[in-house]
Amino acid sequence: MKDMSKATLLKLAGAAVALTIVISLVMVNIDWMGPVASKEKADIVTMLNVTIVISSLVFSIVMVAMTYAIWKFRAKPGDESDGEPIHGNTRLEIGWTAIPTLIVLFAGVYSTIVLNDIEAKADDGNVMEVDVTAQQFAWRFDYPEQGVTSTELHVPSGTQLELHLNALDVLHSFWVPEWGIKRDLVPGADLPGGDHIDSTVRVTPDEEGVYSVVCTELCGWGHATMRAVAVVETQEEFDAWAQDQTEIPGDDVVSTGAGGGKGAGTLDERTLDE
Ligand SMILES: [Cu+2]
Repeated sequence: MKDMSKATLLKLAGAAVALTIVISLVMVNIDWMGPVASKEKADIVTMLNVTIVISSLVFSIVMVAMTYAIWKFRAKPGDESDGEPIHGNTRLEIGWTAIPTLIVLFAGVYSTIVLNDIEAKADDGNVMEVDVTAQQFAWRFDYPEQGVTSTELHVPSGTQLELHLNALDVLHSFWVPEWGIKRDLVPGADLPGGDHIDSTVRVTPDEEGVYSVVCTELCGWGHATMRAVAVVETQEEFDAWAQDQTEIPGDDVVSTGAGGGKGAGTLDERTLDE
């Protein structure tokens, strides 16, 4: 097998780049992630698009090289001889080890930067805490600053939420698709002996509207129905709403679910259809 000429190599590289551009244009223009309604989600969508372009490049190089090899080195009709015995190619092997390593390192560093950005506390200190409690198959939202509780998640637009997530029975997962973030709620997240599973997530909804909190961890028969309303509104609307809500009941009414186990604890005195 003769070495490939420079001109052929350039042509193949050109074909790979052209294919990358075509695939990227199609894939990036598909709205995979749906509407963007939080500060964090924009960064996540950008990262997805960068990943799509890198993946398209790798895919295109493999496809072009494979198509060329199949076409160029195919057996002529009637050729029953064995293929040429070839030994490794050190330069090629170093290349196909180093380049993927660089790509993976880049993706790792970039993801870390984005994750740190979206998990950072808001610079302006405009932060509101909400304690989110999940149980089969309902959500409860406590507002420690306002001292109220609700089965709907209301938040003022543009305020960073610091959601403290807790589950009373089994694993659940908090997701508002338009906000982009998703995090598990772990029963017994504050473990005896000081062990702690990170159960805080930050998100800054910045588009007013009505959304759904969706449980995305298969948590039992009622999993598919485990949704709550999320309302992003103006600060004034939020304040007025908070005034009308029930006070957070004392510890004697709400079980903390300590000890865990299926069915531990009750939500509170209200029924779910209220
Ligand atoms: Cu659930």
